[in-house]
Amino acid sequence: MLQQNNFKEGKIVKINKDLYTVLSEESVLSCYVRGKLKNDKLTVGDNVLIDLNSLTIEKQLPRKNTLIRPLVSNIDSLFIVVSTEVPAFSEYLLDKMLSLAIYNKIKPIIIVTKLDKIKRNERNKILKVLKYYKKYFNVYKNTEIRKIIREINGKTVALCGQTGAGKSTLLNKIDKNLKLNTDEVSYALGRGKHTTRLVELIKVKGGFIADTPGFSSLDLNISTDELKYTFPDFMVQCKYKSCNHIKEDGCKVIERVKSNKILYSRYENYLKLLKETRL
Ligand SMILES: Nc1nc2c(ncn2[C@@H]2O[C@H](COP(=O)(O)OP(=O)(O)O)[C@@H](O)[C@H]2O)c(=O)[nH]1
Ligand SMILES: [Mg+2]
Ligand SMILES: [Zn+2]
Repeated sequence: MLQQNNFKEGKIVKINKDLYTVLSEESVLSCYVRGKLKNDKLTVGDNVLIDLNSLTIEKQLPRKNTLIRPLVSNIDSLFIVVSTEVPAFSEYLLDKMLSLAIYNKIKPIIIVTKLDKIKRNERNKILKVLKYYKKYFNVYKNTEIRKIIREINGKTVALCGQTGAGKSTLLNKIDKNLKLNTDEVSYALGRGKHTTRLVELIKVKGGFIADTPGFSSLDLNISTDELKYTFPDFMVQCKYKSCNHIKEDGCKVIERVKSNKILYSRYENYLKLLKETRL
């Protein structure tokens, strides 16, 4: 008997060996992969077509991006969790994560933690720096939970930030059912640097959140000539169109750094990151 195909779109939320957990509308399906697809690398976050009769994944839909360690695709937003004290505020890590997000077509969202733990003058200094970032990015304090929740709806979100920055604490505030352990040393560390740890997407507040301890760092796989495009505050026309803003002659970016229109640390970090790029 000829069987009618009954295809439906879904999202892979978990992979355990050969078994793929796919969320399609409100149903959770356990699927296997159609043989010929096996060689294609499916990851958590992939949108797929499933055959509801055989519960097999038939087709991988086009991807927007893929992050590695942990391996996850189609991330819309990256919550960059930055602590202001222990671990200390690091503009360098912040700028690096911002570049990586933008390069991978991910909307970066800066979330600042532990402002309650620092003295007033230190806090004012950091808030002044953040005011600059606010001109180009969405910036929230970790106490602004309702605004943060609004960023999750309809999106797939990953978190990054140093161990101890307050990622698990934040997730617990976003959804009280999560009950993640805080102060837990990221177990990705204990497993050695190159082991991929399993990642799962959890449905939270109308979106998906990658349940990882967080990307503590991501490889900077940006080419030297592309790095500048990941700095939205550097979008001014220099004398030479291809200017990488290293030499003075006619460089509008350097001009803006000198007149304090561009935050000096942003430019410094840009030069540092240039050294980490590939040619
Ligand atoms: N005072 C204060 N402590 C915080 C804040 N956010 C997190 N913490 C504490 O910082 C420690 C590390 O937080 P955790 O969420 O485990 O960090 P993670 O490693 O990024 O997941 C925990 O003891 C938290 O209670 C904050 O905004 N203020
Ligand atoms: Mg944690
Ligand atoms: Zn320039």
